[in-house]
Amino acid sequence: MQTIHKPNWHIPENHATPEHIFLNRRQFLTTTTIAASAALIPNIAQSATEPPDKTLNLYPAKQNPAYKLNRDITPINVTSKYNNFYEFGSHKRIAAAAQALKTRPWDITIEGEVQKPITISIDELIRKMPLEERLYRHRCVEAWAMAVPWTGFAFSELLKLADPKPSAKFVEMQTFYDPSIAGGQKQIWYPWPYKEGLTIAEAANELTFLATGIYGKPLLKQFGAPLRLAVPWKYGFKSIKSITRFRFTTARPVSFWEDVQPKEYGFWANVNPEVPHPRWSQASEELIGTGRRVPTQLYNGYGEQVAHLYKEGDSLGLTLWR
Ligand SMILES: Nc1nc2c(c(=O)[nH]1)N[C@H]1C(S)=C(S)[C@@H](COP(=O)(O)O)O[C@H]1N2
Ligand SMILES: [Mo]
Repeated sequence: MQTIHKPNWHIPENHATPEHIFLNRRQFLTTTTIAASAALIPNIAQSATEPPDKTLNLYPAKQNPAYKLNRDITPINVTSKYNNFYEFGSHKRIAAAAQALKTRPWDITIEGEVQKPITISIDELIRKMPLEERLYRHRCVEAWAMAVPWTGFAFSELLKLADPKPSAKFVEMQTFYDPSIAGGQKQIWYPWPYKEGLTIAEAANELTFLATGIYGKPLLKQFGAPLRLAVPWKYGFKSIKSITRFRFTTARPVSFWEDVQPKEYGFWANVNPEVPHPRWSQASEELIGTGRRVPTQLYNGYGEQVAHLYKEGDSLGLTLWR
């Protein structure tokens, strides 16, 4: 392990376990424990104590035909029970615990190097935005993948609202912080709240998407309600969940996992089958729910849209740790 400044017992079991053992264990979990915990997941995203979601009538949104897939959509009964959301536990079965998250009221703050700093309620923000559905792949650095129909809006629409100054070079995003409902945030050796960052050019790319819904409905809490990023050419940890804050900066932000393990979780984190993670080959991936493995594609198959963002000599921007 590369951790120097943190005790190594904090490393989640799937990170500390050789991949084949981890995958076998996960197969066991998908067939048994997950079936048993399914009953705990409510059908509706909101608990009775929360104010109503004033965006419900916007779903389902029209599908954008430019973002289709040659891969089957992963069913909701698989994806909604197999999540990474460390705020609610360092394992995959966080769905029940995540229902404690209250997603209304919810404010979004846009600040830093912008012409128009603003704090806006999530309902107001979503109602301003042109919602659409897109089918995207998602590839976790743990070498599993899924394909899902997100509903949301292009990040470029948020850029229009924020109006970054020329001095803005990056955007840092931050998740909520409330250890009283998110037990994982009591693990003080992690640098909470979860943070991620993109360059402005990455944020402006047509693929960069802010998801408010999935499968034609508002996001379930385990998927990162009420607002999460989807950058499908990057490893999954870049796609930050339950965002509360966008801060435009001149300096490159240090993201959560980069802070924990800079040698393993770099800023760029573009999907590349040729560059192994120190503990996991990235050559192939398991399509969750199917038991099948398929070869991994450069930029997760999105090179046409994003390859121009990265230059040679910068290792094509592909290494995990640059
Ligand atoms: N706030 C927050 N965002 C997060 C994470 C997290 O632990 N906390 N995990 C990331 C990782 S590693 C992955 S693979 C995806 C998982 O998204 P899913 O559970 O919707 O499949 O969320 C990403 N966003
Ligand atoms: Mo991930």
